[in-house]
Amino acid sequence: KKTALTLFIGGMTCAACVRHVEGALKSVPGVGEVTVNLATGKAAVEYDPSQATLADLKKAVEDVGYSASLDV
Ligand code: 9UX
Repeated sequence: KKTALTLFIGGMTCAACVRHVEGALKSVPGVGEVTVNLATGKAAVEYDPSQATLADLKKAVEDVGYSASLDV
C-alpha cells in the first residue's frame, strides 16, 4: 500500500538538478511515482512505507547533493 508525501528540496537550480533528484528518489526501493517541480522546489513522492522511510528518501536526495525536508 502506497502513501505519499512532499519534500522541499534545497539547491536545485536547473533542469538537470530535477533529473538528479528524480533519479535519486526513484532508486529507493518502494518508491513509485516521483514528480519534482523546479519552480516550487517541491518533490511529490509516492512510496510504500513498509519498504522506504522518510529518512531513506531524505538520504537519497542528500547523497546526490541537495537538501531535503518534509514540506508541511
Ligand atoms: Mo543543476 Mo548542476 O545544475 O551541475 S545539475 S546546477
